[in-house]
Amino acid sequence: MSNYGTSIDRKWQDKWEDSKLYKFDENAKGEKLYVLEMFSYPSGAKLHAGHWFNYGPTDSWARFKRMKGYNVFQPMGFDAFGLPAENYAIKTGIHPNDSTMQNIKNMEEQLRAMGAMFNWENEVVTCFPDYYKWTQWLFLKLYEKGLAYRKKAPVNWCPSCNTVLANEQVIEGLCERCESEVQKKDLTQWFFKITDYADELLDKIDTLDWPEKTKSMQKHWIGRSKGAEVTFKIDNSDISFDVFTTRVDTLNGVTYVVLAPESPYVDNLTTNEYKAKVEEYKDLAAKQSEIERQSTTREKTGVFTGSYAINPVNGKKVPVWVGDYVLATYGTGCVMAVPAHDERDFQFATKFNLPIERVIKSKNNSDDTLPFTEYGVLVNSGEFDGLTTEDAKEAIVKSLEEKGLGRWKVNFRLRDWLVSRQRYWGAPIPVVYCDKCGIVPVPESQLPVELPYDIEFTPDGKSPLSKSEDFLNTTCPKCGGHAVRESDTLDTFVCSSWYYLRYVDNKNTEKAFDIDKVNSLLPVDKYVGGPEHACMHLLYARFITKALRDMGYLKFDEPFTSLTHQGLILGPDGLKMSKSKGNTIAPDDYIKEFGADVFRMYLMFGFAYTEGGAWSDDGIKSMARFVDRSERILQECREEISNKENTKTSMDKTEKELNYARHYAIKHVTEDTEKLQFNTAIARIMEFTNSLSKYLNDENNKNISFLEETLIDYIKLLAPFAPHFAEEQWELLGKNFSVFNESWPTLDPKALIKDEVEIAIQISGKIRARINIPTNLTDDEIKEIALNDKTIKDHLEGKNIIKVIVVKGKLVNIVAK
Ligand code: ANZ
Ligand code: ZN
Repeated sequence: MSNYGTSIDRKWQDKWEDSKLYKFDENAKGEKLYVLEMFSYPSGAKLHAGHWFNYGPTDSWARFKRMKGYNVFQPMGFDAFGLPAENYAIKTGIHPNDSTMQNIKNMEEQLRAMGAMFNWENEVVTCFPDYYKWTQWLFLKLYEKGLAYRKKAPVNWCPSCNTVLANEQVIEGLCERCESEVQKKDLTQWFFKITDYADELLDKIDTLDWPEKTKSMQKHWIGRSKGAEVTFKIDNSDISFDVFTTRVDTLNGVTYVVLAPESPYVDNLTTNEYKAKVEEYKDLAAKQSEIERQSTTREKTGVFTGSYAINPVNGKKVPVWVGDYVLATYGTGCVMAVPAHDERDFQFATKFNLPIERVIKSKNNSDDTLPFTEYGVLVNSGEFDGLTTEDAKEAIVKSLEEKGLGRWKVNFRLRDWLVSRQRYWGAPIPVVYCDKCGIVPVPESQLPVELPYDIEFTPDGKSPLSKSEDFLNTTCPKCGGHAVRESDTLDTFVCSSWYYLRYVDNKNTEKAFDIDKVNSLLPVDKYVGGPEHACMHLLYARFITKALRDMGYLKFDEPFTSLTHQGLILGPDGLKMSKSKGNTIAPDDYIKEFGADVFRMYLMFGFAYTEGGAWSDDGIKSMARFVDRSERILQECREEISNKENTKTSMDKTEKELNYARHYAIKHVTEDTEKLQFNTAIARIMEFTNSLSKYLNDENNKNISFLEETLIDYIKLLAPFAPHFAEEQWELLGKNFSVFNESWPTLDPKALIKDEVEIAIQISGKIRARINIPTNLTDDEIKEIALNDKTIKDHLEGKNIIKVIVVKGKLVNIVAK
């Protein structure tokens, strides 16, 4: 068995496995609860503290929910295709398949050592043919519905990974994986039409119980922008083009128009005189990243094309320029420039001495510096003068519509999802190209299109699969003639866009999943993982869910109802853990020394779950001391229970105190754990431990049946956080396997009502004593007790009592002279 952890850990892990304790039974009693942690990449690095922080506390939450009566489903698997595995393979020379299999084996063993109640029988591994067969099926379904298409487009190219990247994988112009500068390349690629769902992806986001920041990142990424399209005709030509603007009210202030260097209009509109300059400029622009091009501080560049366009509202002729601050991929790739009211247009116009014409005044006539970018009232706009920005937009669009030269238009920042990868380690795209029939999808009956093992996978910019004649050459499923297979593989985010569906029915050989099973177990009730996937995995999964819903497979709209991001565990130096800095924490070593429970409990107690923080060896040691102490106290409790001299059955002061501590813990551990506030939950258990110890050390006789009941609750409260330890203690107490079949302790609110309060006794406003009194006394009785207190009597000697004031539950003030 496992080499990890202590013998107690292994004893219970084996027992859980042998007894199939956590096996999910859809017919078991209790409301279903699908708890999901983001599955990991089986790359060379083993599970690190960050994985533990994702999986350990979430498992504690799942265990807590199980004890609360839920029928919990918590599967685990591996996101096994993709660049990390392939890059690791390239580095070590070991075949991606072999290294991935080995890594999965190691990581599975580590995950078992964690002692989480994963439903291993539902495991999915995305690089297994029985999984990617259905990833390919998903591609075919999308293709059937027109949601997968092929087109030539300028794409993000990482020169170091030698593959294209999705927009989401380009972070500030750099490759998300290797941080090389991303270039633009024109390639024919497969796309998924996520933009068809842009509106719904945006509108439904507010229905989700997700972190606000993640929701707003996704909203911004989708970037809905309401504006208008305006048609500009070219002077002395049949050519016309549209611009997209959010400020159609400024149309009279247009003094030039700008085309993106990549715009197809550039070549047609450039006159011979300007050809050379424009060509030179286009080459220059191709080398700039989008981030640079959009920067407001960078000096603007551009060239004139020699052509003029006609403003559709006032017939004025304005010059057509090319400028790289206009992006080909947004709107129409053409912009109407209003330098008086737009920052970038203002810089451009100033640099190239183009006219600046003000057409908006502030409502109170106060601000006269340009550019004036706010809303206001129109001036120098002919028939539209005096209208507010809001009204002018309406009026101008209406007038443009009448002329057929404009219309309302909603634009999105979101682009279609580019899914082709020129890499080996991914699911082959199930398509063939036939000379006669063109693009032919591989029929479902011929899936999977298997990824061949013997392939030269070192990247050189060509798809590795394109170098295998065996793989490439095939027959056309339609006409039986010769056909060539698509040699690109699917973005690994396609694999992870639907894995939460496959878990539910992972052994199905007929279908991707059984519709009824999926619809009864989904959506995922709690999803926990890192925030770095906000605009990738989390967006793609939402899209795929909606697409499958519209095909009739799913009856829900959103895959993940509730989402939590765990924080980041940093190195002891407070920096992000990295091998090069030598500040990584290897869980395995600690687990061998302290056991899985101490490791997990330290993570949960040492950090706010959504925040994380710097690792501390002292912290884990002090958690180890706590668990040792708890073990000693439990042992003493058991000895006390077997002590024949204990015959007490009453609930005296000491019992009441412990009972208070017990129910106080039940109340707060329950409330805090529910909210994934594990650190405070564990703090309450520690307080409970102190009270237990205090009770034990009390000289009084012990109430044994009460003590035993209290112990039962104590072990149950600890169980989600220290599962192995709790099972062991449960057994030692003589209870039946398993504590995880027990129900969560119930709160007795009466135990939290204190029947004594502490009050202060003052003499002429000065506190002289504090005493405990029963809560149910009358004012006169309280007065009596106060005046008879020994200290008070001493203070009052030789004085006359003038008045005694009782403030219920707080104090007695004696006025004396
Ligand atoms: C004229 C105008 C006047 C504009 C004004 C703004 C202020 P969002 O909100 O992001 O949708 N624009 C349009 N297409 C562009 C492209 N491909 N590359 C760069 N800029 C582009 O921004 C829409 C505004 O960004 C549009 O409205 C356009 O400039 C510019 F006082 O049109 B505006
Ligand atoms: Zn054919």
